Amino acid sequence: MTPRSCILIGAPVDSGKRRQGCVMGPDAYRVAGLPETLTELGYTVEDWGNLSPDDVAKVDELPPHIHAGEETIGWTQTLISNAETAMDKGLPIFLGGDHSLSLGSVAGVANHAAQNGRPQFVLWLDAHSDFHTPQSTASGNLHGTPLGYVTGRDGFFGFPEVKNPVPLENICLIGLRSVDTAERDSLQETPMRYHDMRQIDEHGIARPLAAFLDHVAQQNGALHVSLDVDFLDPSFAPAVGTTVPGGATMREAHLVMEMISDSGLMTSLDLVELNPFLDERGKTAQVMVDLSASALGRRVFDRPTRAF
Ligand code: 5AB
Ligand code: MN
Ligand code: MN
Ligand code: MN
Repeated sequence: MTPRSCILIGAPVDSGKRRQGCVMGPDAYRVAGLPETLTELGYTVEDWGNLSPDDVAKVDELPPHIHAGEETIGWTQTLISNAETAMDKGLPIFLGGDHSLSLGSVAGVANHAAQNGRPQFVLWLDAHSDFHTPQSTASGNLHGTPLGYVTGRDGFFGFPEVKNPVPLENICLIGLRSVDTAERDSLQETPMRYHDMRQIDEHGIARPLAAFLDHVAQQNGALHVSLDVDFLDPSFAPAVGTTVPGGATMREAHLVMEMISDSGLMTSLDLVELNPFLDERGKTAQVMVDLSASALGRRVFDRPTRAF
């Protein structure tokens, strides 16, 4: 069951790639009214402010092209422990920050699920598959590696040990339209559920999502949702460094969130990759707040409207 209390955890992580600006993300969500929106929906809201990364000494084993590895290790450490603590108090919403914050958020919530004897599931809403390791990434940008880390892939030298790797079959990716060759080859060998935009164009977004949510419900799973701004089409969500045309429409994105809310399964949420420096009058921050509201129960009508 989705808890009735939300914990806002600011994670102004900007170390996962070279282009800066995600550091302003958590405050943009606050300015766009996320706390008030959740309160209006009937949640108790606690804001833990913005975290900072632990200090980490140089790690010589990481490949030299990795950008700001130690800083991301520091973030991963602090986020794992904050995620574990927050899960006891309600539904954590991780306000990013770039997607490297999910190395910590997902590893932390998975530890909590394991302590409670529940399987952890992850819904990854993203143009990219983020399944690299520090060795396979060509860019050296760790925001492309969180799914590699939390599933227990090798090569994350200096990072905390992943105590409870998320089983590959518990992960569903929706929105893919930019996948590197190395990632694609490893992805195709895994039992992960992945749905690219071509598939969504042909069959709609509801069907694969409904199948995944049913599966999570049957297993009494905890569900972490990771929403990357670039899941959305850049025409209405331009504030992201890695825009890829042909993303989810406004309505597809809201439908995903509404179905998540109906399922009552979501136990934690990441809002990542918002770069307010690239926004147009705050419209992307606002879209992300509205999508969060849909995921947490905002509706036009109480009951689904009847077909006519
Ligand atoms: B994001 C790319 N695959 O590894 C790489 O925005 C892009 O968190 C990663 O999904 C995009 O650098 C990471 C080319
Ligand atoms: Mn607990
Ligand atoms: Mn991503
Ligand atoms: Mn992405």
